[in-house]
Amino acid sequence: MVRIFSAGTATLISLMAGLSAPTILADSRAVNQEAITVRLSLGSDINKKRVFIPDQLILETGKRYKLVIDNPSSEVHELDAPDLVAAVESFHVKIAEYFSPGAPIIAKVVGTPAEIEINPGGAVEWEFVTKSPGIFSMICDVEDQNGKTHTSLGMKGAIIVN
Ligand SMILES: [Cu+2]
Repeated sequence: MVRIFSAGTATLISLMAGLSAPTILADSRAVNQEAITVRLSLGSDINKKRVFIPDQLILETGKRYKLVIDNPSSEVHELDAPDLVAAVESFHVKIAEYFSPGAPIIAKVVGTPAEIEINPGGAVEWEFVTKSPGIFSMICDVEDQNGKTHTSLGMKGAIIVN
């Protein structure tokens, strides 16, 4: 595992140390498409909810997406979706200084993220092409002060690729 820290947002991205499975190249037409922007928020400060907003994302196979992920809450959250990671071709993860259209990008990590952990106020953009349909779970395994994972407290959802 390679861990990369960025000074600005203290956003942390864990990367797989090289791809273990052979990469199936996505359709070159999809690779060259303009990315479709999709939003995902990790957590909410409304009642301190441990949730993904939305808790279901619906994508299509063979399209290029820019998944803009932010953390509007006051605690750390992560997007852990290993089956989705394995089922897409990832290009890069860009780390923004804060969540806002046009916010400065302070780092770009090329390749495949294993999980994406975002500190309060941080944001990232993850670009990938979907290669095959499926229903992929997303969870947050950050633990609360009692050692319970956010997943067990309800922070889970699905990314559906049709
Ligand atoms: Cu969480």
